[in-house]
Amino acid sequence: MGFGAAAAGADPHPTQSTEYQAVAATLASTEAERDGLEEDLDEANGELTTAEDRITELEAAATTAGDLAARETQVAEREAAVQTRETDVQTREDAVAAQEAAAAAPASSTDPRFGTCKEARANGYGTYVKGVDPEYDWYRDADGDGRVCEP
Ligand SMILES: [Ca+2]
Repeated sequence: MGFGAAAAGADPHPTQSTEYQAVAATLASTEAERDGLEEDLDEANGELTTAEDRITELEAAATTAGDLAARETQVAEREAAVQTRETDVQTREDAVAAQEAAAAAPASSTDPRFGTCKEARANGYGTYVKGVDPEYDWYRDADGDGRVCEP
């Protein structure tokens, strides 16, 4: 086909040629196929996006689950710590109660016990009277006057 063909007047317009028609039909078919493929691609991309969103959701859920497990561990550790402190507090309360009981008990009514009256006297204790002071029984009443550790 040459530009000179139109000048001849007898030749059909180039777009009317069988070859052109065939190429045009192939092009149209190819374009239609391309359009179809693009639609498939769009659909696939849409599915991919959906799948990616789902993965993101699952990852977030997994992270949440992991966080939850970590928090449960922390809670368990704190409960153990609290239990330990409660035990410590109980121990201290018991100690305080024992001290209070000791303090509330009647004060020892006897003086420290010494080996001899001489030691008791040296430490500021005595005189002890028989039947009155329990300390009397700890020492020997050499003169039998009912008093020990007397001056
Ligand atoms: Ca005596």
